[in-house]
Amino acid sequence: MPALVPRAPIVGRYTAQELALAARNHAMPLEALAWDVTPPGLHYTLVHFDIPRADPCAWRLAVDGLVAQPLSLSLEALQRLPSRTVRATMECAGNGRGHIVPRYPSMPWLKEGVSTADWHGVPLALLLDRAGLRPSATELVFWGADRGVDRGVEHAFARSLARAHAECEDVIVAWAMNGAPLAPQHGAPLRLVVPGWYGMASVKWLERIEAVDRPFDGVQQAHSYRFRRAPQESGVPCTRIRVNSLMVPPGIPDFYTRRRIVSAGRVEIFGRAWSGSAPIVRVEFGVDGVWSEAALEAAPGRYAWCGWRATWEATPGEHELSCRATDASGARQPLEPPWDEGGFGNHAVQRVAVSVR
Ligand SMILES: Nc1nc2c(c(=O)[nH]1)N[C@H]1C(S)=C(S)[C@@H](COP(=O)(O)O)O[C@H]1N2
Ligand SMILES: [Mo]
Repeated sequence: MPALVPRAPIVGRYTAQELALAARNHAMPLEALAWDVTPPGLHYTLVHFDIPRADPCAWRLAVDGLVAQPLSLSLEALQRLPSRTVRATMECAGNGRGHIVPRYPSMPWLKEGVSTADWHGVPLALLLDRAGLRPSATELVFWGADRGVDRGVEHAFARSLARAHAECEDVIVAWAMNGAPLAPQHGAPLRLVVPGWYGMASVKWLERIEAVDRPFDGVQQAHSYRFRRAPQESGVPCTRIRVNSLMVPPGIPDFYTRRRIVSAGRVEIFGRAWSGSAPIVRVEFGVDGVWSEAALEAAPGRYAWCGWRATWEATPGEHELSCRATDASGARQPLEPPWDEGGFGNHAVQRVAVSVR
Protein backbone atom coordinates (compact mmCIF):
# COMPACT_ATOMS: atom_id res chain seq x y z
CA MET A 1 0.00 0.00 0.00
CA PRO A 2 1.36 3.50 -0.81
CA ALA A 3 2.20 5.79 2.10
CA LEU A 4 -0.93 7.42 3.51
CA VAL A 5 -1.24 11.19 3.40
CA PRO A 6 -1.88 12.39 6.98
CA ARG A 7 -4.38 15.09 7.88
CA ALA A 8 -3.55 17.76 10.44
CA PRO A 9 -5.58 17.85 13.68
CA ILE A 10 -8.08 20.66 14.20
CA VAL A 11 -8.40 22.99 17.20
CA GLY A 12 -11.18 25.56 17.35
CA ARG A 13 -13.88 26.22 14.74
CA TYR A 14 -15.48 23.52 12.65
CA THR A 15 -14.32 23.56 9.04
CA ALA A 16 -16.37 23.62 5.82
CA GLN A 17 -15.24 20.03 5.16
CA GLU A 18 -16.58 18.92 8.54
CA LEU A 19 -19.87 20.73 7.87
CA ALA A 20 -20.17 18.96 4.49
CA LEU A 21 -19.53 15.56 6.13
CA ALA A 22 -22.01 16.30 8.91
CA ALA A 23 -24.70 17.35 6.42
CA ARG A 24 -24.28 14.13 4.41
CA ASN A 25 -24.00 11.80 7.40
CA HIS A 26 -26.75 12.57 9.86
CA ALA A 27 -27.02 11.59 13.51
CA MET A 28 -30.05 10.26 15.34
CA PRO A 29 -32.05 13.07 16.99
CA LEU A 30 -31.83 12.39 20.72
CA GLU A 31 -35.62 12.33 21.12
CA ALA A 32 -35.58 9.14 19.00
CA LEU A 33 -34.06 7.36 22.04
CA ALA A 34 -37.71 7.00 23.09
CA TRP A 35 -38.21 4.18 20.55
CA ASP A 36 -36.89 0.64 21.18
CA VAL A 37 -36.21 0.42 17.44
CA THR A 38 -35.15 3.66 15.75
CA PRO A 39 -37.92 4.77 13.34
CA PRO A 40 -37.19 4.68 9.58
CA GLY A 41 -35.12 7.62 8.43
CA LEU A 42 -33.94 8.49 11.94
CA HIS A 43 -31.25 5.78 12.12
CA TYR A 44 -27.88 7.53 11.90
CA THR A 45 -25.93 7.14 8.65
CA LEU A 46 -22.25 7.11 7.84
CA VAL A 47 -21.19 6.83 4.20
CA HIS A 48 -17.49 7.30 3.41
CA PHE A 49 -17.77 7.71 -0.34
CA ASP A 50 -20.95 7.76 -2.54
CA ILE A 51 -24.13 5.73 -2.10
CA PRO A 52 -24.12 3.21 -4.98
CA ARG A 53 -27.23 3.03 -7.16
CA ALA A 54 -27.80 -0.72 -6.93
CA ASP A 55 -30.20 -2.87 -8.98
CA PRO A 56 -31.45 -5.55 -6.56
CA CYS A 57 -32.40 -7.87 -9.46
CA ALA A 58 -28.90 -7.83 -10.92
CA TRP A 59 -27.03 -7.92 -7.57
CA ARG A 60 -24.81 -10.93 -6.87
CA LEU A 61 -22.99 -11.81 -3.69
CA ALA A 62 -19.79 -13.74 -4.35
CA VAL A 63 -18.29 -16.02 -1.69
CA ASP A 64 -14.84 -16.99 -2.91
CA GLY A 65 -11.13 -17.16 -2.13
CA LEU A 66 -10.11 -20.12 0.05
CA VAL A 67 -13.37 -22.05 -0.28
CA ALA A 68 -14.16 -25.50 -1.68
CA GLN A 69 -17.26 -24.24 -3.52
CA PRO A 70 -17.26 -20.61 -4.68
CA LEU A 71 -20.77 -19.13 -4.63
CA SER A 72 -22.46 -16.40 -6.63
CA LEU A 73 -25.86 -15.73 -5.08
CA SER A 74 -28.71 -13.56 -6.28
CA LEU A 75 -30.83 -11.74 -3.73
CA GLU A 76 -33.64 -14.18 -4.48
CA ALA A 77 -31.39 -17.18 -3.84
CA LEU A 78 -30.24 -15.66 -0.54
CA GLN A 79 -33.82 -15.01 0.50
CA ARG A 80 -34.67 -18.71 0.06
CA LEU A 81 -32.11 -19.67 2.72
CA PRO A 82 -33.01 -19.90 6.43
CA SER A 83 -33.01 -16.40 7.89
CA ARG A 84 -33.32 -14.65 11.22
CA THR A 85 -33.72 -11.22 12.81
CA VAL A 86 -31.19 -9.63 15.15
CA ARG A 87 -32.02 -6.45 17.07
CA ALA A 88 -28.78 -4.55 17.32
CA THR A 89 -27.65 -1.15 18.51
CA MET A 90 -25.06 0.22 16.08
CA GLU A 91 -22.71 3.05 16.94
CA CYS A 92 -20.11 4.77 14.79
CA ALA A 93 -16.59 4.30 16.18
CA GLY A 94 -16.10 8.04 15.63
CA ASN A 95 -19.15 8.98 17.70
CA GLY A 96 -18.12 11.76 20.10
CA ARG A 97 -15.21 12.89 17.91
CA GLY A 98 -16.46 16.49 17.87
CA HIS A 99 -15.87 16.68 21.65
CA ILE A 100 -12.20 15.65 21.51
CA VAL A 101 -9.57 18.42 21.47
CA PRO A 102 -7.68 18.60 19.14
CA ARG A 103 -10.00 16.69 16.84
CA TYR A 104 -9.19 14.48 13.88
CA PRO A 105 -10.38 15.89 10.50
CA SER A 106 -13.33 13.58 9.83
CA MET A 107 -17.05 13.35 10.59
CA PRO A 108 -17.46 15.64 13.65
CA TRP A 109 -20.05 13.55 15.52
CA LEU A 110 -21.32 14.94 18.79
CA LYS A 111 -22.99 12.12 20.78
CA GLU A 112 -25.79 10.89 18.52
CA GLY A 113 -24.04 8.55 16.05
CA VAL A 114 -25.96 5.59 17.45
CA SER A 115 -29.27 3.84 16.66
CA THR A 116 -31.05 0.49 16.95
CA ALA A 117 -32.60 -1.64 14.18
CA ASP A 118 -34.07 -5.08 13.59
CA TRP A 119 -31.78 -6.54 10.95
CA HIS A 120 -33.05 -9.54 8.99
CA GLY A 121 -31.04 -11.85 6.78
CA VAL A 122 -29.08 -15.05 6.45
CA PRO A 123 -26.56 -16.05 9.12
CA LEU A 124 -23.04 -15.55 7.77
CA ALA A 125 -22.01 -18.94 9.25
CA LEU A 126 -24.54 -20.68 7.01
CA LEU A 127 -23.08 -19.09 3.85
CA LEU A 128 -19.55 -19.98 4.90
CA ASP A 129 -20.66 -23.53 5.59
CA ARG A 130 -22.22 -23.82 2.10
CA ALA A 131 -19.05 -22.48 0.50
CA GLY A 132 -16.86 -24.82 2.58
CA LEU A 133 -14.05 -22.76 4.09
CA ARG A 134 -10.65 -24.35 3.50
CA PRO A 135 -8.63 -25.15 6.66
CA SER A 136 -6.07 -22.52 5.63
CA ALA A 137 -8.67 -19.68 5.69
CA THR A 138 -8.04 -17.48 8.72
CA GLU A 139 -10.00 -14.32 7.85
CA LEU A 140 -12.99 -13.24 5.81
CA VAL A 141 -12.81 -10.00 3.85
CA PHE A 142 -16.10 -8.20 3.19
CA TRP A 143 -16.04 -6.01 0.09
CA GLY A 144 -18.48 -3.14 -0.43
CA ALA A 145 -19.35 -1.80 -3.87
CA ASP A 146 -18.47 1.79 -2.93
CA ARG A 147 -15.12 3.23 -3.94
CA GLY A 148 -13.17 6.37 -3.19
CA VAL A 149 -9.88 7.88 -2.07
CA ASP A 150 -8.86 8.37 1.54
CA ARG A 151 -5.54 9.89 2.53
CA GLY A 152 -4.36 9.51 -1.06
CA VAL A 153 -5.21 5.82 -1.46
CA GLU A 154 -8.00 4.68 -3.81
CA HIS A 155 -9.92 1.66 -2.53
CA ALA A 156 -13.29 -0.04 -2.19
CA PHE A 157 -14.67 0.06 1.37
CA ALA A 158 -13.69 -3.31 2.84
CA ARG A 159 -13.25 -4.83 6.28
CA SER A 160 -12.31 -8.26 7.61
CA LEU A 161 -13.28 -10.49 10.52
CA ALA A 162 -11.37 -13.38 12.05
CA ARG A 163 -12.67 -16.78 10.96
CA ALA A 164 -13.76 -17.78 14.47
CA HIS A 165 -15.84 -14.62 14.82
CA ALA A 166 -17.38 -15.01 11.35
CA GLU A 167 -18.28 -18.65 11.95
CA CYS A 168 -19.46 -18.55 15.53
CA GLU A 169 -21.15 -15.29 16.36
CA ASP A 170 -24.45 -13.71 15.36
CA VAL A 171 -23.17 -12.05 12.22
CA ILE A 172 -25.75 -11.79 9.45
CA VAL A 173 -25.91 -10.82 5.80
CA ALA A 174 -28.99 -8.61 5.94
CA TRP A 175 -31.41 -7.50 3.23
CA ALA A 176 -34.05 -6.02 5.52
CA MET A 177 -34.12 -3.39 8.26
CA ASN A 178 -37.16 -3.05 10.51
CA GLY A 179 -39.20 -5.31 8.22
CA ALA A 180 -38.52 -3.37 5.01
CA PRO A 181 -35.87 -3.77 2.28
CA LEU A 182 -32.65 -1.90 3.11
CA ALA A 183 -32.73 1.78 2.16
CA PRO A 184 -29.97 2.93 -0.24
CA GLN A 185 -28.04 4.73 2.51
CA HIS A 186 -28.08 1.65 4.75
CA GLY A 187 -26.53 -0.67 2.15
CA ALA A 188 -29.27 -1.77 -0.29
CA PRO A 189 -29.64 -4.47 -1.32
CA LEU A 190 -27.27 -6.28 1.05
CA ARG A 191 -25.07 -5.52 4.04
CA LEU A 192 -23.18 -7.28 6.75
CA VAL A 193 -24.32 -6.72 10.34
CA VAL A 194 -21.80 -7.45 13.10
CA PRO A 195 -23.80 -7.04 16.34
CA GLY A 196 -21.92 -5.58 19.28
CA TRP A 197 -19.16 -4.07 17.12
CA TYR A 198 -18.70 -0.48 16.10
CA GLY A 199 -20.47 0.27 12.81
CA MET A 200 -17.45 0.12 10.48
CA ALA A 201 -17.52 -3.70 10.68
CA SER A 202 -21.02 -3.83 9.17
CA VAL A 203 -20.05 -3.44 5.51
CA LYS A 204 -22.81 -2.00 3.33
CA TRP A 205 -23.45 -2.71 -0.40
CA LEU A 206 -21.84 -6.09 0.21
CA GLU A 207 -20.85 -7.78 -3.04
CA ARG A 208 -18.04 -10.14 -2.13
CA ILE A 209 -16.94 -12.27 0.82
CA GLU A 210 -13.38 -13.45 0.30
CA ALA A 211 -11.70 -16.11 2.44
CA VAL A 212 -7.99 -15.35 2.91
CA ASP A 213 -5.04 -16.77 4.84
CA ARG A 214 -3.33 -13.55 5.95
CA PRO A 215 -4.29 -10.41 7.87
CA PHE A 216 -6.21 -8.07 5.57
CA ASP A 217 -4.25 -4.85 5.02
CA GLY A 218 -6.94 -2.64 3.45
CA VAL A 219 -7.05 1.06 4.38
CA GLN A 220 -10.21 0.74 6.52
CA GLN A 221 -8.74 -2.24 8.40
CA ALA A 222 -5.01 -1.70 8.78
CA HIS A 223 -4.95 2.08 8.95
CA SER A 224 -8.36 3.57 9.83
CA TYR A 225 -10.41 2.39 12.79
CA ARG A 226 -7.47 1.90 15.13
CA PHE A 227 -7.12 3.48 18.56
CA ARG A 228 -3.90 5.49 18.69
CA ARG A 229 -2.49 7.81 21.30
CA ALA A 230 -0.04 9.28 18.77
CA PRO A 231 -0.13 9.44 14.93
CA GLN A 232 2.96 7.26 14.40
CA GLU A 233 1.57 4.33 16.44
CA SER A 234 0.24 1.30 14.53
CA GLY A 235 -2.61 1.28 17.04
CA VAL A 236 -5.16 -1.17 18.41
CA PRO A 237 -8.17 -2.16 16.23
CA CYS A 238 -11.59 -0.71 17.10
CA THR A 239 -13.85 -3.70 17.72
CA ARG A 240 -16.62 -3.94 20.32
CA ILE A 241 -18.75 -0.93 21.24
CA ARG A 242 -17.65 0.65 24.52
CA VAL A 243 -20.16 1.06 27.33
CA ASN A 244 -22.19 4.20 26.70
CA SER A 245 -25.51 5.90 27.49
CA LEU A 246 -27.67 8.85 26.52
CA MET A 247 -30.85 10.52 27.77
CA VAL A 248 -33.73 12.14 25.95
CA PRO A 249 -33.14 15.82 26.77
CA PRO A 250 -36.09 16.89 28.98
CA GLY A 251 -38.45 19.82 28.42
CA ILE A 252 -38.38 21.91 25.25
CA PRO A 253 -35.37 23.17 23.29
CA ASP A 254 -34.22 26.64 22.42
CA PHE A 255 -34.08 26.44 18.60
CA TYR A 256 -30.58 27.77 18.02
CA THR A 257 -28.62 26.72 21.13
CA ARG A 258 -30.59 23.50 21.81
CA ARG A 259 -30.46 24.45 25.49
CA ARG A 260 -33.37 22.80 27.32
CA ILE A 261 -36.13 24.75 29.06
CA VAL A 262 -37.92 22.89 31.85
CA SER A 263 -40.61 23.86 34.39
CA ALA A 264 -39.67 23.47 38.05
CA GLY A 265 -40.98 20.35 39.80
CA ARG A 266 -40.88 16.62 39.14
CA VAL A 267 -39.35 15.65 35.76
CA GLU A 268 -39.29 12.07 34.45
CA ILE A 269 -36.01 11.32 32.65
CA PHE A 270 -35.67 8.48 30.14
CA GLY A 271 -32.60 7.21 28.37
CA ARG A 272 -30.76 4.22 26.90
CA ALA A 273 -27.54 2.43 27.75
CA TRP A 274 -25.55 -0.09 25.71
CA SER A 275 -22.26 -1.97 25.52
CA GLY A 276 -20.91 -4.36 22.90
CA SER A 277 -19.05 -6.40 25.51
CA ALA A 278 -21.42 -7.22 28.36
CA PRO A 279 -24.93 -6.50 29.64
CA ILE A 280 -25.61 -3.13 31.27
CA VAL A 281 -25.78 -3.56 35.04
CA ARG A 282 -26.02 0.01 36.24
CA VAL A 283 -26.90 3.53 35.10
CA GLU A 284 -26.34 6.61 37.24
CA PHE A 285 -28.15 9.89 36.68
CA GLY A 286 -26.23 13.06 37.49
CA VAL A 287 -27.47 16.54 38.41
CA ASP A 288 -24.70 19.14 38.64
CA GLY A 289 -22.18 16.37 39.34
CA VAL A 290 -24.21 14.59 42.06
CA TRP A 291 -25.00 11.01 41.05
CA SER A 292 -27.97 8.81 41.94
CA GLU A 293 -29.11 5.36 40.75
CA ALA A 294 -31.38 5.15 37.71
CA ALA A 295 -33.86 2.27 37.29
CA LEU A 296 -32.97 -0.18 34.49
CA GLU A 297 -35.54 -1.75 32.19
CA ALA A 298 -35.10 -5.37 31.09
CA ALA A 299 -32.62 -5.57 28.20
CA PRO A 300 -34.45 -6.41 24.95
CA GLY A 301 -31.67 -8.75 23.79
CA ARG A 302 -27.95 -9.32 23.81
CA TYR A 303 -27.11 -6.60 21.34
CA ALA A 304 -29.73 -3.89 21.85
CA TRP A 305 -29.72 -0.87 24.14
CA CYS A 306 -31.72 -1.04 27.36
CA GLY A 307 -33.95 1.70 28.75
CA TRP A 308 -33.39 3.48 32.06
CA ARG A 309 -35.41 5.98 34.07
CA ALA A 310 -34.79 8.56 36.75
CA THR A 311 -36.84 11.22 38.50
CA TRP A 312 -35.51 14.74 38.93
CA GLU A 313 -36.93 17.36 41.29
CA ALA A 314 -36.03 20.36 39.15
CA THR A 315 -35.31 23.58 41.05
CA PRO A 316 -35.20 27.00 39.34
CA GLY A 317 -31.83 27.96 37.88
CA GLU A 318 -29.20 26.60 35.50
CA HIS A 319 -28.36 22.87 35.71
CA GLU A 320 -26.32 20.21 33.96
CA LEU A 321 -27.74 16.68 33.64
CA SER A 322 -25.68 13.63 32.80
CA CYS A 323 -25.81 9.84 32.78
CA ARG A 324 -23.18 7.17 33.25
CA ALA A 325 -23.51 3.44 32.48
CA THR A 326 -21.55 0.44 33.78
CA ASP A 327 -21.53 -2.99 32.14
CA ALA A 328 -21.10 -6.48 33.62
CA SER A 329 -17.39 -6.49 32.74
CA GLY A 330 -16.98 -3.56 35.16
CA ALA A 331 -16.39 -1.02 32.38
CA ARG A 332 -17.87 2.38 33.18
CA GLN A 333 -18.11 5.58 31.15
CA PRO A 334 -15.43 8.18 31.86
CA LEU A 335 -16.30 11.78 32.77
CA GLU A 336 -13.93 13.20 30.15
CA PRO A 337 -13.25 11.93 26.58
CA PRO A 338 -10.47 9.33 26.50
CA TRP A 339 -7.73 10.72 24.26
CA ASP A 340 -7.58 9.15 20.81
CA GLU A 341 -5.69 10.59 17.86
CA GLY A 342 -8.36 9.58 15.31
CA GLY A 343 -11.21 10.60 17.59
CA PHE A 344 -12.48 7.03 18.09
CA GLY A 345 -14.31 5.48 21.01
CA ASN A 346 -15.33 8.64 22.90
CA HIS A 347 -17.87 7.26 25.37
CA ALA A 348 -17.59 10.06 27.91
CA VAL A 349 -20.80 10.99 29.75
CA GLN A 350 -23.38 13.17 28.01
CA ARG A 351 -23.93 16.65 29.46
CA VAL A 352 -27.28 18.34 28.96
CA ALA A 353 -27.62 22.04 29.83
CA VAL A 354 -31.03 22.88 31.29
CA SER A 355 -32.68 26.16 32.36
CA VAL A 356 -35.41 25.55 34.94
CA ARG A 357 -38.13 28.20 35.18
N1 LIG B 1 -19.52 -0.21 2.15
C1 LIG B 1 -19.54 0.58 3.23
N2 LIG B 1 -19.92 0.06 4.39
C2 LIG B 1 -19.96 0.82 5.50
C3 LIG B 1 -19.56 2.17 5.47
C4 LIG B 1 -19.18 2.72 4.22
O1 LIG B 1 -18.88 3.91 4.07
N3 LIG B 1 -19.18 1.88 3.13
N4 LIG B 1 -19.56 2.91 6.63
C5 LIG B 1 -19.41 2.12 7.85
C6 LIG B 1 -19.53 2.89 9.08
S1 LIG B 1 -18.15 3.75 9.54
C7 LIG B 1 -20.63 2.83 9.88
S2 LIG B 1 -20.68 3.64 11.34
C8 LIG B 1 -21.82 2.06 9.45
C9 LIG B 1 -23.03 2.97 9.43
O2 LIG B 1 -24.16 2.26 9.01
P1 LIG B 1 -25.52 3.04 8.74
O3 LIG B 1 -25.19 4.19 7.82
O4 LIG B 1 -26.45 2.06 8.13
O5 LIG B 1 -25.99 3.53 10.07
O6 LIG B 1 -21.67 1.49 8.16
C10 LIG B 1 -20.38 0.97 7.90
N5 LIG B 1 -20.38 0.25 6.65
MO1 LIG C 1 -18.53 4.62 11.62
